[in-house]
Amino acid sequence: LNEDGWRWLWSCDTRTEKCRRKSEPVVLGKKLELIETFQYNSLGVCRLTCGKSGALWPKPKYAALTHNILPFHPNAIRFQIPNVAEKAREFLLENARIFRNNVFAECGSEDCAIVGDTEVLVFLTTNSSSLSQNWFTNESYHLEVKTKGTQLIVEISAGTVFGVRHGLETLTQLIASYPIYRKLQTSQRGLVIITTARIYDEPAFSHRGLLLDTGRNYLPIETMMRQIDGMAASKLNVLHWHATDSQSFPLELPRTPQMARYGAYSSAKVYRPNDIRHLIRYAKLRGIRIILEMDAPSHSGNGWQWGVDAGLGELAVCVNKMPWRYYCIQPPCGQLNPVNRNLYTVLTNLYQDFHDLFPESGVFHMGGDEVHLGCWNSTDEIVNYLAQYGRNRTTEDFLQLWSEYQADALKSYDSVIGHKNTPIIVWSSALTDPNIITRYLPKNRYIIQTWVPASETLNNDLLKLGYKIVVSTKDAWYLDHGFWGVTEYHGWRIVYQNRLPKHENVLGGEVCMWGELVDEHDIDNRIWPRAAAAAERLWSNPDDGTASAESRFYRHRERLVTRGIKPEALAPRWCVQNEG
Ligand code: CP6
Repeated sequence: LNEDGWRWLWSCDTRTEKCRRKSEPVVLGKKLELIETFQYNSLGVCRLTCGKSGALWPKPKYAALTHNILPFHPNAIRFQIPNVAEKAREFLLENARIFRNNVFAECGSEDCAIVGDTEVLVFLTTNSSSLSQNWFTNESYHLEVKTKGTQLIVEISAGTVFGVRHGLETLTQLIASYPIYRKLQTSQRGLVIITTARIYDEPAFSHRGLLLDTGRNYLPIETMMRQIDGMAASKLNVLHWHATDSQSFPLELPRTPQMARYGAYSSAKVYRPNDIRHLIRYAKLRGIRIILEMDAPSHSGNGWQWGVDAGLGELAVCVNKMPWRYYCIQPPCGQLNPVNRNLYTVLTNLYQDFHDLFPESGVFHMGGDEVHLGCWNSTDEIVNYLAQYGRNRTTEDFLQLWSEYQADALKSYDSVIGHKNTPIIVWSSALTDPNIITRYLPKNRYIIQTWVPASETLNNDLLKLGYKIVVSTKDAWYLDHGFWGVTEYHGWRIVYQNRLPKHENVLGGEVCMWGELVDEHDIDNRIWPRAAAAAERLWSNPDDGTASAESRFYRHRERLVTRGIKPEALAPRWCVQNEG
C-alpha cells in the first residue's frame, strides 16, 4: 500500500504482461512530476500502473486494500440479506441482480471462464427501510472483504439501501477480468477479486448531479437510461431533467395534452407517463433522484400556442419573433405572458401533472434563467397592462413584473401540493442578484443554482445572505462548451479541478449537458467520462489534483465502456494499459 493506503503502484511489462510491485511509490511520485508536459498523459503514470482492480472511482473517503487477488466466477456469488422490510429487500435484491450483470459484463461478450473454486458470500445489511431520496439521505457505507478458507466474505453495511448500493458499486471496482491462458484456444476472460479490503465511504456533497436537456433535442428513453447507468457507476445521485425549452415540449401530460401536441417534435418524440414512471424507478434503483425542471417564464415557446386556439389568449409571447436577438437568447424565442391570468390556471394543471408523475420528488426546478426584458417590452398586451396600472417600463419595473410572475407561479404550485414547504430551485439570474434577491426570493424557500464563472463573487454573496446553492460553474461544468465556437472545450482535468466553495449551504453541484448540439448519437461521449470527473469532486472532493487521479480515471473510463456507454478516449491505448 502506498501513502494513500490503496492506490496501485506497479511496474508493468507490456510485452510479457507481467507486473511487478514497485517498492518505493513516493520516489515514483516525484519522478512522475518531472514529465508533466505530455498532453495525453501529462504525468507519465500510464507505464507504471496496472490499475485494473482496485482503481476506485470516485475515490472513497477511506480505503485500505491488499494487492492479493483470487479468481472466481460470478455464479459463485451468493447474497445474504438479513432482516429488512419488504420494499427495502426488493430494492436490494434488484441491486444484487444489477451487480451480477455488471460483473458478468467485465468478461466481455462471452461467458466468464470458470477459474478457481472460490465462493463469494456477500452480506447486505441496513437498519433503515427508508427509500426516500433527498439531501439528507444517508449514503455512507462500510465495505469489508476478507477470506475464510475457500470462501470470500464481503460485508456491506450502510445507513440506507442507497448506501448499500454504493457499496456494491465499489465492490465491482475490486473486480477485474483478465485473459485466461493463451494456450487454451479461447478468448474467454476470467475474473479476479481483491481478497482483503476495508472501506468506509460517504459523500462530501449530497447533491451530485447531471443535467440532461430534452427540450432542444429529444433523447430516447434508452439514451437517458444509459446516462443513468454512467451516473450510477460514478455515484452521481441527481438527474436534473431540463425537460422543456422554447424549441420543444416533449412531456405528454394527462391534464394538458395540448402541450405535447403543439410542442413535441413528433408524436414519437414524447415522454409518456409510463416512460416517465419507468425512468424514475430505473434511476431510483441506481441511487438517483430525478429532479424535473420546466424552465419558465423564459425558455418557453413551442407548446404554449394552443392557448390562442382554445380561447385562453397568448400563454407565451414572442414565439418565433424576428429578429430573435431582440427578444430572446436563442431562437425560436418565447416567454410566458405574466399578465394573462389564464396562464396560472394552465400552470396549476401542469404542476398537478408533475406532482402526479413525480410524487416523491420533494423538489421542483422552476428554471427562471435568461429572461429577456425586450420581449415583454415589445408586447402590446404587457405594455398596456403596465400602463393601465400606472407603471413604467424601466428594467426595475420589468424585474418587478417577473417577480410577480414567480410569486403567482409559486402560489399555483403550493395550491397543488397543499403546503408551502417544497424547496424550489431556480437558476441564477438578474432576479438573484445579491442586491435584490431578498426582495423577491425568500431564502427558506429558494435554492439557487449558479452557473457563473468561478471567478465571480456570486456564490459567496448568496451564501452570506443565507441561501443554499447548487454550483454549475459554466467555465468548467458546462459540457456543451467548445461546440459553440465561442467558448473552449474543457477536458476532464478542468472539470476535475473545479472546486466548490466550502460552506454548509453548498448542497453540491451539477455538470450540465445542454442539448442544442447533442442527441442520442453523440451524447455519451460529450458527457462521459467528464461527468465522472465531477463525480469524484462531489463525492470525496480529494485535495489532490489530476496527478493522483489519472490512472484511476483511465480505468474508470474503461469501466464505462464495459457498461455499454460510449465515452470519449482519454489517451492512447498505450497509456491505459488495460489490454491483454
Ligand atoms: N439553456 C437554458 C441554455 C443555457 C441556459 N439555460 C446556457 C446558457 C449559456 C451557456 C450555455 C447554456 N442553453 N435553458 C443557462 C442556464 Cl454558455
